[in-house]
Amino acid sequence: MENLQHTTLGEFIIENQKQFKYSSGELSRLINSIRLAAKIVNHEVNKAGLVDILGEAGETNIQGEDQQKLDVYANDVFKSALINREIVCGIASEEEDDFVTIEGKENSHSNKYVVLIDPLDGSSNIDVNVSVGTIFSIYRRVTPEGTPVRIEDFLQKGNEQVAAGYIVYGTSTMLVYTTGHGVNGFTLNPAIGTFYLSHPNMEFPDTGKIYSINEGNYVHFPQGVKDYLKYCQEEKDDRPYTSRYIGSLVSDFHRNMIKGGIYLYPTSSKSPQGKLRLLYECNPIAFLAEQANGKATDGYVRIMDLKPTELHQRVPIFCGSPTMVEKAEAFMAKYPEDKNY
Ligand code: P6P
Repeated sequence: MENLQHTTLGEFIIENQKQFKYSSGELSRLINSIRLAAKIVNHEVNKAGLVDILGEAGETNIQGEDQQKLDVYANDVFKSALINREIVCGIASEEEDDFVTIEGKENSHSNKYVVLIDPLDGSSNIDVNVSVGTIFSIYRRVTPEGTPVRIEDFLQKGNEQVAAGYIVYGTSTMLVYTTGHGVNGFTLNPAIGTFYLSHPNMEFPDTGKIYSINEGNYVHFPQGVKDYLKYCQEEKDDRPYTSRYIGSLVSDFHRNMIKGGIYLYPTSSKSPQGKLRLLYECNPIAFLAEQANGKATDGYVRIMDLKPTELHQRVPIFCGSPTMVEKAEAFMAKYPEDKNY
């Protein structure tokens, strides 16, 4: 018997589509195409553990089918779902060198939205059965409708996003998204393929005791980050904090949003621009963070104020509970010369 007490994702979209400042039906079709793709990818991710039966990527599986790398597979699934719903005029993806112009569908150049996606973030964790995620960012095109999409449609500041979210394929599969009116989380009941509103109005606690960073890079960090880490670790006031970092941005971000915490991927001598991608990782995460009482900066400047210059550009990111991000920024401010990425 389906749980009739809880709102489904489909019902939630209909109940809230008047908040979407553009055509109500368009948001529904966008989120519904992502919902469908999430279920398909979830099924494949969950059986990835059978890889020695199913065949490594690049080999053929027991059905004699070519086994795709899961991130390539996820990319294909999300692209197909978005293209088939005839709602986007272009797609950018971590798995695609350049943006994809939707051709072949009638009037695809008249579609109003572009989607930027990291189809399977943290995919190296699949082989060790650790959670992974999909991250998406949605904009209205800025070039004339009816013409082929252009790079300007993708290089928009994070402030211009109309929706953003992630799917976390964890102990349960959740879809978490915002259209600028708060953040809501939906948990998949895999038995019936329905997402239920399980986490309404998600918000970061103002502060927390969890910091998420790859401390193995300590010697390569800017001095401000080193000072902040020592602050987190000293015996004083509410510290030392707890270090929690699983190598999957979506999972670390999701846990910190629920419990309170900060995620940092700073610049380093090894990654002078940082590692995470502005357009399809940092901007959507920043939109979610700010909609959930949190903050997201590059250590100095708000992520969503950064003007993108390249499709796959990397930026540093400090995101999470607002007082924790502000404390980290205070340490960074002592070294303005480090803002040189
Ligand atoms: P490192 C995964 O590759 C990812 O993009 C994020 O999900 C994760 O937080 C980070 O990179 C891990 O990077 O350099 O610490 O292994």
